[in-house]
Amino acid sequence: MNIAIVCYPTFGGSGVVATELGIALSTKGHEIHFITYHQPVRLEALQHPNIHFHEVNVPDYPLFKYQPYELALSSRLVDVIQNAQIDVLHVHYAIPHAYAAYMAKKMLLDIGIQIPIVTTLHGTDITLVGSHPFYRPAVTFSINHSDRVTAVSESLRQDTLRLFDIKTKIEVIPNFIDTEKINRVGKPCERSLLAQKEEKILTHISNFRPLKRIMDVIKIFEGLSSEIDCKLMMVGEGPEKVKAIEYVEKTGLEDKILFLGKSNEIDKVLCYSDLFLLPSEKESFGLSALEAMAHGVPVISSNAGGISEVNIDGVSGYLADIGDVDTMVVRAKELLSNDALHSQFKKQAKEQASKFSLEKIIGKYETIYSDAVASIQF
Ligand code: GMT
Repeated sequence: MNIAIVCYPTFGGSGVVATELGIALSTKGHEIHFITYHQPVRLEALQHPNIHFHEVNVPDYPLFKYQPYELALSSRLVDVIQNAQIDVLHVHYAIPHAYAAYMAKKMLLDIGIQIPIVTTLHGTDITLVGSHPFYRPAVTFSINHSDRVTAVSESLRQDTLRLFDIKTKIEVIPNFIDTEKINRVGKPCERSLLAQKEEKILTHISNFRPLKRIMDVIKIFEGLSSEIDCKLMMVGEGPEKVKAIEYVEKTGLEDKILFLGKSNEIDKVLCYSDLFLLPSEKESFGLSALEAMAHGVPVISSNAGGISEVNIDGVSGYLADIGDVDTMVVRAKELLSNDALHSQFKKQAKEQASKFSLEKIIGKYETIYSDAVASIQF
C-alpha cells in the first residue's frame, strides 16, 4: 500500500509511535510517505528505501499574526496524495492534523480522488488541548469525519467519548515496542561511565511539561537517596527543567541528578537503568514506561489515565495515586533494596512489555487501512 503519515516530528510520544509505525510498515513492503514540517527525529539516523519525507513549509507573511500551518499542510497533502498515488492517509494527533486531512479530502474529491482518513488519538490532543472550548467543535468535527479512528488506550477512548460528542466508532490500538530491536542494540551497557557499581540508577524521560510532575520525580529521588545509594538520569527538555535544576542546586543534589537533555539514544540510558519513574498527572498510555519495561526496567508510576493498562501494579512495577510521593518512595525502596525482588520485577516488566510487541500490533493498523480503503470504495 502507499501510506501517507502525518505526525509531529518531535521527541513526543505521538511522533515516535508514528515514525516507528512507518518504519515497521516499510519493512513489510509498504511505501511510506511522511508529511510534516521537519524530518521525524527517530528517522534521522536511518536510511529506508521505501520511506519518503515531504516537508511542509509555511511561508512567513507579516500580515499574519499566526502562520496558517493547517492550510499549508492540507495543500501539501493534496499534492502528495495525488502525485504519490496514496491509498490511505493516517494522521497522528487530532490537532490540527485531522482537520487538515478533512480539508485535503474535500479538495481531492473535487478532482475525483477519494482518500480515506485514519485518525489516531494520542492523549493531550483530547485530554488537554482538544477539549478546550476554543478547539472542541473543530476536533469533534474532524474525529466524526475520519473514516477510522483509533485511540492508544481504553482510557483515552473513554476520555474521548466523555469529552466530545462522538458519532464514530473508536478502536483501541495500543502503542507498541520493537522488542527485537531492543535485544539487538544497547549492549554492552556502559553503566560504569555514569555510576559506581553499587549505585542504583533511576531514570525519567519526558518533555518536562507541567503534567509530567517533574518535581515529584526529584522528590521521589530525594526521599530514596537518603536511604539508598543512587543516581537519577533526567532525559528530555521542557518548561519545568529550570525549576527542577534550581531545586537540585539548592538541595545539593547536583552530583546525584544528571540532566542529560534530549536524546536519540534512550536505549542506551534504559539499558543501565534500575528503575523508571513516571508520576504524571495525565498520561493516555505512557510510551516511555513501556520502553523502560521492554529493557527490563520496572516502573514506579502514578495511576493516571492509561498507565495502568501498561504498568501492572505488583508485576511490572508499582502504581500510586497522583502526587503520592511518599508511597512511591516506599515502593522504590522496596524494589531497590531487595535484589531477588528486583530481578523478579525486571523479568516481569519484560514479559508485560512483550504483550505490546510490534508484531502483535502492526497487523491491526494494516487491517484498519484495508477497511478504510474498502469503506470509501463501496
Ligand atoms: O507525553 C506527552 O506529553 C507527549 C504526548 C504526545 O502527543 O506526543 O504523548 C501522548 O502520546 C503518547 C503516544 O501515544 C502517549 O504514550 C502519552 O501517554 C501521551 N501523553 C499524554 O497523554 C500526556
